[in-house]
Amino acid sequence: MKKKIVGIFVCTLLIATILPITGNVIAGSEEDPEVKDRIFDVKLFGLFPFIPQSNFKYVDIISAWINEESDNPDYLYMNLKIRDLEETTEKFDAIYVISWTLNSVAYSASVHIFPEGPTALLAGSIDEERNDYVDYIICDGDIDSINDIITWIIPKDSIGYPSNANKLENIVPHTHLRYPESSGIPMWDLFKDLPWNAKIIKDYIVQF
Ligand SMILES: [Ca+2]
Ligand SMILES: [Ca+2]
Repeated sequence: MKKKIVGIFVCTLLIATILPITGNVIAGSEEDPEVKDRIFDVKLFGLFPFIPQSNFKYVDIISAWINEESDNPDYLYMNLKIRDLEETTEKFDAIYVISWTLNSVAYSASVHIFPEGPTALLAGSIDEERNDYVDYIICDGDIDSINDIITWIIPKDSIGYPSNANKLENIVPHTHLRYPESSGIPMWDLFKDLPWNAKIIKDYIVQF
């Protein structure tokens, strides 16, 4: 009898230990993001490091995470944390993107921030070159320059119906700075923050 109680106690302890860990793995959060990038790593053309980085804090990615809300299960929340997010730029078109794949189809969430302010938040499927939307919608969300977080609230039916236990893979946040079309200057990406040097990149398991 004594042995059995000890057995049950050990089992309870094990479950209590395992559950919170599993909880962290399935739901992303600012504390446990899917992607954790390095800082001070915005690069010229995405290739060449430079200093100082003080003028580029508004495109320096810190992390990206995905979460869901049980009272809003038909939506996926994509979050991008920037070192110092601003709601307008001085002269550049700043592009903020998170892309991922579900069942080998690529999707992305994006927004541009111009000197005049931000565009709508977009999300949808993208082409194989990952340059253009094949299909997109304008989605809800937030550009929160106080907490430095952009959030896209994306209806799951616009991104391939991810459902319970599906895996979102190849989660890639990236930022780009170029002159806006109105400047007449060629619209090359002059500065980029890419996640190839990230400290953590992991998949997201859909909860609902
Ligand atoms: Ca960064
Ligand atoms: Ca980076």
